[in-house]
Amino acid sequence: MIVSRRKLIGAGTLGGGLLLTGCDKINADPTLRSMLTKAGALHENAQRLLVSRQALAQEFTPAEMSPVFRSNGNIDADDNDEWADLADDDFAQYQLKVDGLVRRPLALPLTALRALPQRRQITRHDCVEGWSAIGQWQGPPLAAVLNLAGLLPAARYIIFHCADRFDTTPYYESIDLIDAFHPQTILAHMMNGAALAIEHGAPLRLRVERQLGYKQAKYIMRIEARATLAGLYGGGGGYWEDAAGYEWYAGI
Ligand SMILES: Nc1nc2c(c(=O)[nH]1)N[C@H]1C(S)=C(S)[C@@H](COP(=O)(O)O)O[C@H]1N2
Ligand SMILES: [Mo]
Repeated sequence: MIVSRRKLIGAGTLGGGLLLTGCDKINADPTLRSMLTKAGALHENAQRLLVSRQALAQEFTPAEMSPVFRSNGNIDADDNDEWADLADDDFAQYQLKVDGLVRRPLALPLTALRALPQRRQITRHDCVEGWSAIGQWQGPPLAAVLNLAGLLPAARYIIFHCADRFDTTPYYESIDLIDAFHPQTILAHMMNGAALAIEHGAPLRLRVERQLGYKQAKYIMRIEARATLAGLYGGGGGYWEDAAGYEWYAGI
């Protein structure tokens, strides 16, 4: 018969349960063991969730780009006089406002956004309504803009205020800081090698590639850092979240 050294020490030399090692104590106590197993599983799941949130979305080759990329939702923001005036002048006077919980509120013209480091990516857009299209997007990482503004410690959400509305309700969207600092989260001013077209959200739209189409805010006028989504429109964190109960986290 094989007797382990540990058993010999525990049982043989001094005999008492008092001298069981830490591991033996855990093994001997079923409640403690099950608690630790559960804590371990919880930690593992949390870890897996985080790792998957940080994973990159698939990128495609130019040959895989969709010949037609349809537009959806609002296809202009003509109801908004400020946006309409800017559009008349090809957005030469446009300035992206960045404010809320930031150290340095900003007003960035397109020339400043173009002068930042750029990321270009060919990704697939998936709309909840059941269509997809592959397109190429270019713009500065949202992280670069947020770092220019300097988030204050209380900031937890980034809100995108859009120029367009449905009836009288403005379109808006929001993401958390995991998505905001994801390397593929960009403020696109170009699509398929040209300036972003009006129907796709000119002059600036969000690409947050791990989420569904309705999170890809078009016609962005202002970016706001907030501690909570409560008190903002319906509190759901986005136009469709408020209007139709769409999920706030629309992961794909
Ligand atoms: N400002 C604004 N952003 C928006 C929408 C909108 O109506 N207004 N529609 C959303 C939806 S449901 C989709 S599928 C995509 C469509 O983007 P596209 O028009 O470039 O295809 O934009 C999203 N972002
Ligand atoms: Mo959509």
